[in-house]
Amino acid sequence: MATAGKVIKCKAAIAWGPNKLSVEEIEVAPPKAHEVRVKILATGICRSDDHVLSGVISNFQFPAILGHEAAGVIESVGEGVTKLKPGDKVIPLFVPQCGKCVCCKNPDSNLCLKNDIGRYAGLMADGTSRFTCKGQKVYNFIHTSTFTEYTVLDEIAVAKIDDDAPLDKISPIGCGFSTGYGSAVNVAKVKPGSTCVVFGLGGVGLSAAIGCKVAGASRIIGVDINKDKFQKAKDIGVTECISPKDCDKPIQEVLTEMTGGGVDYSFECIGNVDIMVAALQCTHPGFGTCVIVGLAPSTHKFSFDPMLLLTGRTLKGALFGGWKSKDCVPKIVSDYMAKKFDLSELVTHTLPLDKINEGFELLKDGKSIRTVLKF
Ligand code: CND
Ligand code: ZN
Ligand code: ZN
Repeated sequence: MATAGKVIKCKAAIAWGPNKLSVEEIEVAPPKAHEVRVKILATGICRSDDHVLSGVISNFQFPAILGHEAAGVIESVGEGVTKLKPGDKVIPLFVPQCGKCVCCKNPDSNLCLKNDIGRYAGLMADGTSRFTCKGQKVYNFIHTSTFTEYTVLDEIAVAKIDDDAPLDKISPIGCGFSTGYGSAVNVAKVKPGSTCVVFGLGGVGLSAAIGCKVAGASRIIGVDINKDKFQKAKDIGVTECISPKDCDKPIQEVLTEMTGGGVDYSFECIGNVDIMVAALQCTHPGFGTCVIVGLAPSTHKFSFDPMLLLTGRTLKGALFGGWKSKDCVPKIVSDYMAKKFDLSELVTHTLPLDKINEGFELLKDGKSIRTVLKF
């Protein structure tokens, strides 16, 4: 392409610091060895972007380009890149897959040790950045940075997907969908006929419910304090919805009673440490499994009676639904194209990049599931 090897000037949303987000012109340097430059076509706003933007995640470097749920096309590739080429359709991977580390080699783990989650160094593998704005270095976000027309990605953080994939529709596979769905089918391994409860009916929680349904759960209970979320949840297969605000006793007690002793699987898709404990407490003794999916503010901790585990419950958690990202994302895209599940219910709003702040407001006001920014 005509732009290969050159600096590209384009628009991006820069997070200058907590709650300071503005659209600016930036410069995106060409990809170095084992990197690719990608033109982003669609990117969704996830609650994790908001956690970082609102400053509840500590040790984060600003200014930065957030965004981690997207789909795009490769514009150019750096030296040594052999399996990706300009024109390839791709999904950026916020949990990379280097294929070489001890976790990548372990068939039961997807936590590639090259991930930047929690550490937030915000730089490419060689320790430098490809973004500048107004002469200032701009950090990246967990190997992705998608709130920009162009981004540069390490080769280990890119999945090449089907040439026929509809890029405008599949951005939720980059985070929310795969995270929730995989939490049910990979992490919990929901069994047919089981009873599940999903706490938080946002993009991640609804996707966990889709996973429970695809796995054959017979009862899927949705819990949310925002009742506006209930209709859509029912449309995608949630069988009952409850708001803790309508209950005169703690939600874990209500759920234990409703299910005759506790649920088989619970999913915390909010990021609230009190709900995480409730999610563990409402699982059935002897065999119940609780999966933590939500990202809590850095300073929040939880504690619980260890007897909950001694009595045969399992507490688990995972990033990106436990999927080995580079291997599995192309398969998830193929499953979508084979109509194994639908993504359209997850995308409630579409906006141009210039209106990104409006997109964050819709999320904070509980009015959107996913707002997708289209370029
Ligand atoms: P979103 O904010 O859309 O959904 C959360 C839902 O929880 C909303 O519908 C709220 O109304 C509801 N809620 C809030 N507080 C309560 C409460 N006390 N009781 C009941 N319901 C409540 O968020 P999202 O779906 O985009 O993300 C959900 C979480 O998943 C969030 O913490 C995000 O940071 C995290 C996440 C994790 C991962 C991963 O890899 N594990 C990836 N992306 C996002
Ligand atoms: Zn690895
Ligand atoms: Zn996310």
